[in-house]
Amino acid sequence: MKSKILLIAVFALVFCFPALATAQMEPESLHLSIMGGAIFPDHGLNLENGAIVGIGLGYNFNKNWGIEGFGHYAFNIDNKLGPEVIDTDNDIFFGRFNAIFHFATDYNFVPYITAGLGAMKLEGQNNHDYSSATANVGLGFKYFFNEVVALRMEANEVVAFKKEGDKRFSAPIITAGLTFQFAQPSACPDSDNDGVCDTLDKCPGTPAGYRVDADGCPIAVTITLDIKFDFDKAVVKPQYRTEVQRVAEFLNSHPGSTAVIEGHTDSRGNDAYNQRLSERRAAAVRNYLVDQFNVDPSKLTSIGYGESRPIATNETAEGRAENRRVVGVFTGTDVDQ
Ligand SMILES: [Ca+2]
Ligand SMILES: [Ca+2]
Repeated sequence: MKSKILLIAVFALVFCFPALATAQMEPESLHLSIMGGAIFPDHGLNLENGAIVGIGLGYNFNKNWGIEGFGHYAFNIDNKLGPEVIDTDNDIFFGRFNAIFHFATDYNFVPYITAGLGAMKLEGQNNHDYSSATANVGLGFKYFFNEVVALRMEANEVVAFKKEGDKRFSAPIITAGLTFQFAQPSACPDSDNDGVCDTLDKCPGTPAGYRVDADGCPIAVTITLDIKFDFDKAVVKPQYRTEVQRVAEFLNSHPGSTAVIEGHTDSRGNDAYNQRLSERRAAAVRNYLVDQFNVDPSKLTSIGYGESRPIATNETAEGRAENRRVVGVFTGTDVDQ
């Protein structure tokens, strides 16, 4: 019981360490730990407290989750019945395989919890041998001095499955030591994490998620819109809904996207009337995007060119139908969807 109070006191203290955002857990990293401490067997097998050393090798899949194998050797443990020592210098070997979950992984001070299964073997000098499968749970912390070396402290409770008579082995273990973290070195510094080294990156500070070219600059993407209108009408016909929706989805999903929407007419009617008609057509498309698809209106400018910019002859019905149009070029930044 005394050892459990000690354990709680130690961890209450160390969990109050200040946390600094510098060295930290790395994903896809190996962790080699060398630990030493004490074992406090509960008196199921009449074992006294002793010293314990251990070495562990872990692999972190990401910043939080890892697995770890640990081997421990406890030694100089007396076996006592009352005041009488019936066996001195017992050794206990432990092997355990644990899952480990780290918290606050972007800071120096990284608390964790761990749990797993293993096996133990007690070797006494006078045939007080005992072996069993074990389970263990623990908590601890790593305090990183730099990217490689961390102070590590851990408290475990190990419980054996096998009973000897009506007794079974269990013990808190408290250890401290050093952990060495071996992370995959990044090929070069890349401050904005876009995959292009700082020395080659012509656009530093690229926001996360933007696709970039070989120079580390955001890739601009463009789509176009082309809608035809009936004579003297400024109404977007239902057949264009899918087309406008495609543009709206582009505008809503590409940061920094903008567009100028241009309205045009054929040559019938006078210039002033056609100017207003072209403006109404451009505004109709703009309003359709805003009202039907919640496009941010500040992204859209509409402008009318009247009959001044035909793309086909106004001498034929087909040519005039081509000229009664709204067109737009929509440009945005390519991002990971
Ligand atoms: Ca970069
Ligand atoms: Ca960049």
